Amino acid sequence: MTELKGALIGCGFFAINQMHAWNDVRGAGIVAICDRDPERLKIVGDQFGIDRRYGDAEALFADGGFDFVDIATTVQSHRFLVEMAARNKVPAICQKPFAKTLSDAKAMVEACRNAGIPLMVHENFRWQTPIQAVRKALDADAIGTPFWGRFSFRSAYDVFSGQPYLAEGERFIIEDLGIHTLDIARYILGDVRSLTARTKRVNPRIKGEDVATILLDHENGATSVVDVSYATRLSREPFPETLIELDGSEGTIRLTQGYGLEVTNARGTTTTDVSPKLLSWASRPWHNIQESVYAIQQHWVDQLERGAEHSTSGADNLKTFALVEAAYDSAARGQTIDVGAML
Ligand code: NAD
Ligand code: 89Y
Repeated sequence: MTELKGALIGCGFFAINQMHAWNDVRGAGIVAICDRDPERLKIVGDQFGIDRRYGDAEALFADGGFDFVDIATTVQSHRFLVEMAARNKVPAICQKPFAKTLSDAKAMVEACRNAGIPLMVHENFRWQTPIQAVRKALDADAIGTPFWGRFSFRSAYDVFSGQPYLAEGERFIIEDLGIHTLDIARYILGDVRSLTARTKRVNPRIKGEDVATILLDHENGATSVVDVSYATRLSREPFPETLIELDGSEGTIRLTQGYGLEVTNARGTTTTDVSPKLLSWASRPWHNIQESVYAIQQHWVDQLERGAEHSTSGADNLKTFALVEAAYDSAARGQTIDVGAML
């Protein structure tokens, strides 16, 4: 099989995981990198032995010689860079949050559709081993039809030391982390009809909200709660685990802290360890996220080879992104938002 050649734009904090994962992915490798910060370009270029280095994305595309681009910058540049990829007809992966606004996100999907290029959002949390295990249990009909769910991420982990920009934005937890939790809720219980949200800022040293409670009405009639907090100090820090509770017509599923999967039905209760693998380059507690980075990047290559749509394609991600916008809107207005009308 010919190895696909990739170019990575944005050599910051999280790109290190993406570069490690590209080393492990079958069928692809990174041949060029780009960052407007020369120091980051040197650190990543030297660490991963990449000689083709660019300070400007236009120059990278002008030189070409790659089959896809992996955009790992923060959100401000996503629309600009995705549209540049579309103009150059280069398939693109874009980090979350996909865009600043839903209308930008729609324009980005449209640009790639018109250019005829695949576009995948790096929405990796649904690829975590424990989340996949919950999906498989549902697919195996372990609890019948789910009618209620809770998707919970509560932590006091210091995310600001690695990602200082998270303390500075008007928006924080829904746009940064809740976006993953909302995507998991969609992945497990299906698309959402309407949403009601409440937010709070507890930490006085940051600008945006660090607590959100969101009630979702799914199209299939199920109800779920997505609750996220970076202001919750617990005896055992769960970062970065998403805990799940699902009640179904024939039983229940509980994804518990420490990666336990408990399934209860008429046959009794089974408990399974669904811990993520600790990849050679990974470190605890991030290994859960790091393994999912590898999994989504392998999925990118596999689907390109098959010519099939990606699980978190740009079009799919519009439905997750709409939930983010709806949550902020609902919290600001104190009203329930019709999500279908936004799409
Ligand atoms: P960062 O600020 O550390 O790195 C971003 C890099 O992009 C910087 O080095 C910056 O110089 C560079 N850059 C920005 N605009 C550019 C442009 N136009 N051209 C070239 N280079 C440019 O940010 P980060 O913490 O690495 O986060 C990057 C993205 O990854 C964010 O959107 C964040 O939300 C996301 N992220 C995702 C996960 C996940 O699990 N999916 C986890 C953490 C962060
Ligand atoms: O940026 C966030 C993400 O996507 O996963 C965890 C994180 O790094 C901090 O909330």
